[in-house]
Amino acid sequence: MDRVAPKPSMITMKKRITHTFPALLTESLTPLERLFETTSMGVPHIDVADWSLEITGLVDRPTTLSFEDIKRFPKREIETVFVCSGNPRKPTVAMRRVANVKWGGVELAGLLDGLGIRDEATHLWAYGHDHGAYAGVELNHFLKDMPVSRLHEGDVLIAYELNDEPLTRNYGFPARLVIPGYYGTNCVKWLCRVELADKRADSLMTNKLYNDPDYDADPSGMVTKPVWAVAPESVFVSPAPKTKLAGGETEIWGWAWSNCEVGLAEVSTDGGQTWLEAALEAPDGRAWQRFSYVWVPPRAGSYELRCRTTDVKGRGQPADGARNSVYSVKVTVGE
Ligand SMILES: Nc1nc2c(c(=O)[nH]1)N[C@H]1C(S)=C(S)[C@@H](COP(=O)(O)O)O[C@H]1N2
Ligand SMILES: [Mo]
Repeated sequence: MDRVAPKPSMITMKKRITHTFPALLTESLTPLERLFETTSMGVPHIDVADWSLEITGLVDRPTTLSFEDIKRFPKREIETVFVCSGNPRKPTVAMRRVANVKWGGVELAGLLDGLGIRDEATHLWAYGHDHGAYAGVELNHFLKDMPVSRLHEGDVLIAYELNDEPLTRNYGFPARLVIPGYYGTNCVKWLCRVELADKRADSLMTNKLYNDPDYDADPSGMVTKPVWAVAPESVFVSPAPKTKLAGGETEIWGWAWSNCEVGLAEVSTDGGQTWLEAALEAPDGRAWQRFSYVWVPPRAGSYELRCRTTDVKGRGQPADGARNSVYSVKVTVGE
């Protein structure tokens, strides 16, 4: 893949992955100091005065927008769960890098309106300014793609704010793509170019890594599907792993989410043998939903607590072997 935008120097050429333990996700809106970061190749140096967003490919009127141009469009704010799909080379391992944040930016569909997207445009390619080596492969850009049809929901953003603050450097300054309900990896930071195309992008981050076997389409696992929409998942905030509970009544609670609303959250206090329906907060768009259960441990001893959710489309969580497999914590209850 060729370089398509002026090559910025890199502030760091280091991969940086930070993580917040679910037990620390006590607030409904995750404060930035508790937001995970996944930077695959390093952070590019960008001067906002020189920054621009190129819109090109299968459009009748390609254009280039400055940061000022982008800011002139109406600002849209969206609170949504934001979740990393995990290590792309270990797609069946659950990493629990998750947050719930508020993005501010402009609707991409609105920016594209009037540019004349051609009928044959099926995919939108999003290029980041960052470059470098990943998994031994030299990349000129971090590049992802998405179906053009996803734009019709009107909530795909070119975001320049995060939790009411301008995007900071590591989170994609000055602007990034945000696709609510898609895994974080698709939300390209340091965005420099959007390209309309009639096929998937050919790059390590699009059609090589980040593709799962699609067992529904083909039981042998030979057919794959891109890691786009978030799968149902839930975590406990409380109790934290290894907590020593005093006994008596205790509220066990956490967050549940999916690409759509979730309709059911359940907890198990016996390692998954029996399940109990938890109280579940009403949905609000794609924000995560709080679930809780008042537990009275029957006796002192060790317990394995598990939680699982089912979304309104009827999809649940696998017991193990998946990025969204059931979460569990071990606790002890005293006399
Ligand atoms: N340009 C660019 N965009 C990127 C990445 C990256 O390395 N470069 N990492 C992706 C991954 S894997 C995730 S999970 C999210 C993480 O966003 P955050 O670092 O703002 O939390 O950004 C995505 N967008
Ligand atoms: Mo990620």
